[in-house]
Amino acid sequence: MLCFSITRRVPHAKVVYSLVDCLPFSRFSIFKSFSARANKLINSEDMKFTYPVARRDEQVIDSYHGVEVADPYRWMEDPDSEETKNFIDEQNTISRPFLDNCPIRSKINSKLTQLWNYPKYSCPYRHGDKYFYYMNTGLQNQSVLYIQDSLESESRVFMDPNALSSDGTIAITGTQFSDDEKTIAYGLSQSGSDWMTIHFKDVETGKDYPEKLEKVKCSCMTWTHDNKGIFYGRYPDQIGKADGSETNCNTNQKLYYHRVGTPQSEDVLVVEFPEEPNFIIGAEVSDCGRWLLITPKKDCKDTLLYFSDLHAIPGGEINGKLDLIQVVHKLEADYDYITNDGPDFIFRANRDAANYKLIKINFNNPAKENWKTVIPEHEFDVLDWASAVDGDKLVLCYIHDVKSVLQLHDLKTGNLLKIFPLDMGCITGYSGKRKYSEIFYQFTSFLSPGKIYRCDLSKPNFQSQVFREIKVEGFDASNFETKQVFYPSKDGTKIPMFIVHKKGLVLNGQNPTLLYGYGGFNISIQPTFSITRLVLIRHLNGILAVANLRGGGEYGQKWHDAGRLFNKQNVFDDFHAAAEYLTKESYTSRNFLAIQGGSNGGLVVAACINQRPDLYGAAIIQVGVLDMLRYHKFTVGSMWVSDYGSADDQKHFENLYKYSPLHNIKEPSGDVQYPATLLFTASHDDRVVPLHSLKFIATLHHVLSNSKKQTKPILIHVETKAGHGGGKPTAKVIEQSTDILCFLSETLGLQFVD
Ligand code: X99
Repeated sequence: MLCFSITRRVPHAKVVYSLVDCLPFSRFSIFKSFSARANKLINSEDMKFTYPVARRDEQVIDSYHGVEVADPYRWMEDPDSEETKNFIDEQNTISRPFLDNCPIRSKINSKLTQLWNYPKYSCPYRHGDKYFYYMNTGLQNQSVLYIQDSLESESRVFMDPNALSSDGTIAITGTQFSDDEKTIAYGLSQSGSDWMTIHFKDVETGKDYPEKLEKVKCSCMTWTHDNKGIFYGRYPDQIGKADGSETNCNTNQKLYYHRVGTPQSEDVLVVEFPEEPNFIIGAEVSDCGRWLLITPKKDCKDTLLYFSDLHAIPGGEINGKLDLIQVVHKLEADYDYITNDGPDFIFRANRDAANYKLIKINFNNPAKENWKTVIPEHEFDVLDWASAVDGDKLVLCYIHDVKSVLQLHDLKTGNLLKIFPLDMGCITGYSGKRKYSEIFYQFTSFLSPGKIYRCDLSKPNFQSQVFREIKVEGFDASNFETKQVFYPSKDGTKIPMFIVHKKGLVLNGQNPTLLYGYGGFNISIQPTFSITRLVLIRHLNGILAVANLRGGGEYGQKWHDAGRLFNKQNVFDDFHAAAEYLTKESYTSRNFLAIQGGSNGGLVVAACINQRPDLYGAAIIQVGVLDMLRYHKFTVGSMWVSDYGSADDQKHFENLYKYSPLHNIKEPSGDVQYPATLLFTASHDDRVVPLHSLKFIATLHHVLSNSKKQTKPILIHVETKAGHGGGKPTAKVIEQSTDILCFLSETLGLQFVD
């Protein structure tokens, strides 16, 4: 009989024991023997999975409102201890051979690499008399920023982040041109960390200014219209390192003003909220340059709103704290600045409008009673974003049943002028400014790698033309089909789900299926193109299912509310119901069904395998939030209290304790085992720190250590020089996609078809 065994690493002694056999091995011999047999382990009757055992410190017990909760792997919260590093090494030493020895790994990797190698473009952005756009020839680690004198003329490289590091781990994380378009402020991040440094470049000469701004995270970059400098958000010096591998809580962000060409030490503190250490201070200079809008928030939803009149600064020079006038006094809604005409400001807001509307606030008379509606809330569709263009027009992007709808409206009257025709998909890029009549927008879908359209709004009928079509060599969309279904969740709510597969698929209940979900933070998971998913569908005969779980933004604030705080269980129920639907409709069945999610979606997948291990054959958990009792204590975790609640509050503790993945692992009853599970985390993930994944896998291994029926692998890969995902070099993305598809192939039994 195959059994699952755990090896114990005795602290201070380089000896590893198997709990089952109680035989001491050298660590090397265990991993070596595992490595040699790794790809034969699944469903093999005479093989054993052996995992290193992590030390349990049974002394660590917290009391939450009178309830004692043990945290035996608290020591893993120190990323720098030798013990944590050893634990990570040991886990990688198990997962790597399993993934690397997949017999079709080289086929998967070659196909991914071959298909990935197509030119990718962003929309062009006009700045002054030049255009800028990002382009990636195909496999470049980072996209390159190009400059062009006109849309027809030749392009020159303006900024190539690939030249900044040999392994592509330095990424551009934001750019802002000065109002005269002569200087660009740009952010760089290393190894996937959220920390960035801000740099300045002269657009004409391409020369960098000497200074660099540090301690920057969750920051705006917004120029004063005298083109002298920017406002940005900066954190105080912290003890120890701040390279993204640390876990310290980020507090006391302050807004500074930096003058280009001067050292950061001379920057001026302009706004702070010392009584609110968790505030992130958003700021934006108005289109006219006169006002600074300040939007502090402490969560991932709801902002306050202040403004400051930059023209009223005595002497005209910013030399100290700004005078602020408060417009929004309560954290109860979101306000995005769109544009203004003098003191008449237009915001996209969800106050009394769960699907968002555009409102006008007059800053001479900013009391709520005087706010006007410019574009009323749509009954069904969500106003996703808005942008002023061509002097007196507005481009509005709605989400209608998860697909994008793009419209042109009159800025003054709000009247609809045009609906831009789109297929079933999503707008993933847009550029346009109030001072220009030209817009570009980029459309993608599961089966379209991207079409960039251009429209000159000064021309009659506002006809768009395809400016550039992105093509993947050898990919023919007509061989595939996408459909959208609406399945009932546990409480009867209809949940949308996209299903993508080859045309002519036979519904035999045994199709390998990858079900993806996110379900949180008002984020809408719309149809986009992915080579990894294409390889799954085309070369591994897979089906892709994307469920639009509650907690997302697909149907506005109500949808978000239905999946957050005390409603979080709805998100997991929606995912379980998706699995049941796919099974009932004969797409697949348990042994052929994998679920995947990252970040908040990692929490969803982990909670789901705890709650219903009988529904799922495999699970991919990427950079997940898994310790719901302590998540708010690390880096920017306190910002997620709006979705999760905090264990500091008794009612929320009770709710979190019921579903927290780390605290709800138990051996399944009957003959059910945990799905084959692969976790990912990364050394420089300072969004969701690695300790979540480390404590979770250690607990899984511990709880299942004596379970004879647990034959499916439970593995983690800890990446180095990588973070939460943003800015990841293409080489690392392809490597991770290869790992995911290899894991699915090994655990669901997929065959490669050429
Ligand atoms: C965040 O935590 C975003 C944090 N964040 C800001 C930034 O609030 O990175 C911000 C303001 C200005 C500039 C940069 C930033 N987010 C974004 C959540 C989900 C999100 C997140 O990453 F809302 F999309 N999570 C990780 C939530 C749980 C796991």
